[in-house]
Amino acid sequence: MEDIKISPSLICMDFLEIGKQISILNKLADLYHFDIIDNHFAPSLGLPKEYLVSLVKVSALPIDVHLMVENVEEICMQLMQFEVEIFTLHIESIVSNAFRLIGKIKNMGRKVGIAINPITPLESLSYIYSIIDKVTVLTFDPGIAGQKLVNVTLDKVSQLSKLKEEKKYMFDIEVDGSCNKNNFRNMKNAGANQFVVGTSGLFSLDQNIEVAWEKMQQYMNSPAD
Ligand code: S6P
Ligand code: MG
Repeated sequence: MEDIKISPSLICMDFLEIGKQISILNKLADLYHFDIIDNHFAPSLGLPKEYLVSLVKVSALPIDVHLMVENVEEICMQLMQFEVEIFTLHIESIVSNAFRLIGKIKNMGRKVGIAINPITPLESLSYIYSIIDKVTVLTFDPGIAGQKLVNVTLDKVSQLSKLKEEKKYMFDIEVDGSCNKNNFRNMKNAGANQFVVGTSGLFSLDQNIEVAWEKMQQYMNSPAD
């Protein structure tokens, strides 16, 4: 579909159907969204890093690891042994080492995305726009799937989109959280070009993931009301 990218959030998969779902999503998705959570930065535990080993054996899609952790640098370095294409770090957890860590990851040949919580102002990203590959706007507080969208986060997406155009920045604008039939159109109109689809936007639409994908495409392609 046009120039948008769809990134299924693997933590929302049906875990009894992982192999089957991955083999189908490999043909449909643009990349995979892989949540790692430490139960400190956000109140939950994410996917185990060992799962990355299994995933790369059966998929050639780029993997985007969304790190909702406090000790970001340490976890990133542990994950360098895996074929992670892009590390998405929270601005809230890298305030004391942002430039060092972004530089370090890039020097190791990986891309860097920066995620921002609903409460954090966009200004905190001002100095790094030119050196990052993606901004991920969290549309609700991180850690728990299936929450309600915080509306003001769409203003952030619009501001980012304007800024990107004005200054000719290269980063992708991603939305994570509640990307579904109710919110997709507004997210896209605000300027997002990459969509993390989880429980509400993909996996709960049908038990058969191929059918679920078709249903997702239908709401994504349906004209505005
Ligand atoms: C949230 C996490 C996300 C979710 C996904 C949930 O902490 O970063 O990646 O897994 O966005 O989607 P949904 O449809 O349940 O809101
Ligand atoms: Mg995520």
